[in-house]
Amino acid sequence: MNARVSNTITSEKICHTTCPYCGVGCGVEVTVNETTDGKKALSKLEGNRQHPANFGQLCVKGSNLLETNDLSNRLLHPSIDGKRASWPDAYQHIADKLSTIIKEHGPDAVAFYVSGQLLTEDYYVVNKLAKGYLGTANVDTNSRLCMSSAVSAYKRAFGEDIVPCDYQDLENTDLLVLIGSNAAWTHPILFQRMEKAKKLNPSMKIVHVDPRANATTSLADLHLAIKPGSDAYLFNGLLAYIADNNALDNSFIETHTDGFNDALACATLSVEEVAQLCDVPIDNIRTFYSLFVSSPRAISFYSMGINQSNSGVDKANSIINCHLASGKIGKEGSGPFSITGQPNAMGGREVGGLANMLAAHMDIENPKHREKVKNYWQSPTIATNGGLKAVDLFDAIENGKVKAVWIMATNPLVSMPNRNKIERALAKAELVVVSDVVEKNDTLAFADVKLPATAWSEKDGTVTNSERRVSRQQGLLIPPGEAKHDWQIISEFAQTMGFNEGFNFSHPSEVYAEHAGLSGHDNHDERYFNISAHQHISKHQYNTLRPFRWPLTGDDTKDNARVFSDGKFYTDNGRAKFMPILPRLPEQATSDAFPFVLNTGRLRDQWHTMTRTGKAGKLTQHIAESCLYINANDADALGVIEGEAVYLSSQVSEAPQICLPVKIDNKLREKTCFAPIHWNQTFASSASIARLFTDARDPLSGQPELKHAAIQITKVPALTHIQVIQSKLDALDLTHHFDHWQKIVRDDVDCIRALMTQEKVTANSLINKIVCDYSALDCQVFSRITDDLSVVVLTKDDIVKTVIVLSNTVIEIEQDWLAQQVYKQLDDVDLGTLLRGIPDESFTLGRQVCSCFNVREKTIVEAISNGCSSVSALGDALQCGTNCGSCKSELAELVQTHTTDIPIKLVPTLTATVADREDVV
Ligand SMILES: Nc1nc2c(c(=O)[nH]1)N[C@H]1C(S)=C(S)[C@@H](COP(=O)(O)OP(=O)(O)OC[C@H]3O[C@@H](n4cnc5c(=O)[nH]c(N)nc54)[C@H](O)[C@@H]3O)O[C@H]1N2
Ligand SMILES: Nc1nc2c(c(=O)[nH]1)N[C@H]1C(S)=C(S)[C@@H](COP(=O)(O)OP(=O)(O)OC[C@H]3O[C@@H](n4cnc5c(=O)[nH]c(N)nc54)[C@H](O)[C@@H]3O)O[C@H]1N2
Ligand code: SF4
Ligand SMILES: [Mo]
Repeated sequence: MNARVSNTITSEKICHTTCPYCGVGCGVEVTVNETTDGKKALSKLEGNRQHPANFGQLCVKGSNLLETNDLSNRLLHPSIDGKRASWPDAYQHIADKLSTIIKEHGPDAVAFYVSGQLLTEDYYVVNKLAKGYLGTANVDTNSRLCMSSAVSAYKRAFGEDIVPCDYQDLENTDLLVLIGSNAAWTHPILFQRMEKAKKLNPSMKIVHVDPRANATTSLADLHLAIKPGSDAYLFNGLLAYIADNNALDNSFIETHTDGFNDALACATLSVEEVAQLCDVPIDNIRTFYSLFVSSPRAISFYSMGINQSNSGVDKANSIINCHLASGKIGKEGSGPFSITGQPNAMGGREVGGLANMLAAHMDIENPKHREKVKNYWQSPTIATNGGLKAVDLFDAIENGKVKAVWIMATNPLVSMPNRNKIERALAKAELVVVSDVVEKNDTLAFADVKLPATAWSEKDGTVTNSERRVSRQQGLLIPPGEAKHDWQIISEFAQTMGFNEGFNFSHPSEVYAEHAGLSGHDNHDERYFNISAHQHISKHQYNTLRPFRWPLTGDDTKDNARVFSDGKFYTDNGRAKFMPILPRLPEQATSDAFPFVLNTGRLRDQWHTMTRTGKAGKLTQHIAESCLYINANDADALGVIEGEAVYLSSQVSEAPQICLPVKIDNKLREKTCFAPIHWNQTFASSASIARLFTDARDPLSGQPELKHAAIQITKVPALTHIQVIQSKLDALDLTHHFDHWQKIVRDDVDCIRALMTQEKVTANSLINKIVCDYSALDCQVFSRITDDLSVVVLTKDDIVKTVIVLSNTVIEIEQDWLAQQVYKQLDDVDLGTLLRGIPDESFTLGRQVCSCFNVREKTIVEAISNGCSSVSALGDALQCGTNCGSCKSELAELVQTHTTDIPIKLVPTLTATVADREDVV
């Protein structure tokens, strides 16, 4: 049904919806075709030029949405204990189990673990059911792992969780400080807006604070490659510097804030001390500080490098302190801007989706707020205390206090720290319900009840992006199989539990209207979150809703005023609060046993646990497999070369659980390494890296320390490297033969890279075992076995079906070339060359940099050496970077690395003073 159209089209309609990936929240325009047989399909997708988040641009993930929207691996029917069940039976089964558990152990023995990828309407209904009807606050979300520290910091400083900046501020500022963010890959359309702003205003400065230089660093004038975890020293030092250099906004501090003196008393570090503690050249610190005080406007744009820490809340407050002290807040182009990751992390915050919140920005610990919400809901009860935060929640499942958990739109086996514990917990739970769109992922393997949810293009509702802008996600296609909307699943389940009144919704617009009404209910300007102008929204108005930013009360003067421009905050006395910050270092500290810091994060073309992006071969062309990135000195000391594999172990995970090939990245600090978060057991045997992290977390927000594990790295005595390329027709699952494997997602062939680490395995015996699996297919086998390299070719009906390469050393045979041999007639293959594994020269063009036009690294480097000295020149010559633009920062890096006659940018070791820097590009 979701497939592209081939039938005769009877109607074609252009619809507006929102990208379901990151928190930028780009508007998307999709052509929906209806065919003669009454089916709907999507045929064309582009950016919506009218949408204020992206003005028509889309990054590579957004541009490829249709490529990942097919029905492969979709969950289409409910099941109980692996057997297909009807919806009423599934609801009844869950209701019976939950009722018994609640009766015997109380409501806190059940829990929901949900997601910032739900729509606001879904989120609202779950929260209402748990807190108002079942009476448990145990409803937490993967946003705990993502922005809960940012939320706590805003609440401490402003009294309410309010993001005070918008995307235009990023364009109208003098100084942009990017902290712990790789926006070039994670918020690409915003990054492109930053790039454009800098081009239009060359005096705008960009500072990047990140222990690791990454794609984002290419835009920076100054990179502070700080020691991991040392940000609070840097910002405490900045606060002291502001005070010492006459840069305090005294009137703002006196009139609108509390706690300045206490905060300053903790910020006693000299620039020298900061340089030492952050391990950065002192001149670089000075340059940053002097830029901050001399820039009339400054934005601090921070992300997971700040939040995912055992002191993430303090770090965020140390940043906010600097904005309060210098008065750089409540003004255009100024403010502490926490950027959100997921498409609707912000919507979740509005409905109170975290265990320590209520709804509509009210507090669960506040009896007046509880009363307001209970009254509005007319609910039988209201949870009275904050519920369990994600890490504690899974602890409680493991120790039997929580007996049933309903997981929705998240894959905690992969994303939570300490996977071994999560596995133990879910194996022990009496009931695990999982609502998901896919049939198979690591978490579904533990589900007793599986419920099929609708996916993007079918789902219907609203999302809020990082600048508080609410947009519609439209239901364009009819849900496949028996899939239902998440709000619908929860509402129907609630009715099965006997809660008819509160859940008789028949359309998401009704849920939205109720949510809007609650935001204004008994508000009296006490809560800034207020969209009560929509409390009576009609279905038609909802369906045609245009993107808007909250608040939306109907009072123009309030709705269009810049937040905090009047100096009013949402604390008890209306004044912003400085926080005294005593910096703390990471809890997962390195030791002799675990001497390396493991940093983790995202790749440009993958989304989280790859359930969607892992479907499109186009999205793995940028980076095809998981690796451990380390610098050359560390690799030398470990005795490994690029491509060889290492084991990673930590306090909570022993070898050989994690095993990754090494990739050299000399932009990493010594004794630190980086691995992507995306691969999991659905795609690789041994790459689920969150397994290495302990439960270390921030004491206030509960956000886990997911950027700093202490690990040991050891060389794998790999004896055989294997690469298997099969035709997609009758492809066999061969993974059980290998000790460690990764699937390489390709559209043309099925591909596995694997390792055998046991002495006793010989090429011959392994090949025999693999070939045995093919016996039913009646294949012909050609092979060339040598001590170093063995190649086996299987053909069926004289067509190449499979190529297997085994080697004692890292295999460097070009995969694209091997893949091209598959499906060929035997007569068209040079079997001698293939069995020797010698590819044609044209296949050695290196990794793909531009996915839109399939432009590879070596072609680009060649063009640079032939005179293309800028990204736009490369675009003119090769088209690379001219469509979605996601690869532009990498093109810039390649230009920088391979051009000798252009001035080298002062990254990452800028030592000049601000005055000297005027001539720097
Ligand atoms: N392509 C892609 N984009 C995404 C996502 C995705 O999966 N794929 N996910 C979305 C989501 S949910 C999120 S939360 C965002 C995350 O967006 P980002 O936060 O930009 O991404 P990350 O790669 O997790 O980490 C950011 C940086 O933090 C740095 N860091 C590590 N330790 C420290 C430290 O101690 N101090 C500082 N200052 N920096 C440190 C890392 O080196 C890394 O470069 O991305 C969103 N966008
Ligand atoms: N080590 C380490 N770990 C991390 C991070 C890190 O930087 N380092 N980052 C953390 C962060 S910031 C985040 S946000 C998390 C993300 O981690 P997760 O939330 O676990 O990852 P996803 O792959 O997005 O999982 C979403 C699941 O929901 C399903 N799904 C998609 N749409 C829908 C829907 O509409 N309804 C339903 N019911 N299901 C749906 C998908 O198929 C998928 O199985 O990872 C966290 N974990
Ligand atoms: S930046 Fe890319 S992933 Fe994020 S919303 Fe826009 S198109 Fe989607
Ligand atoms: Mo996130």
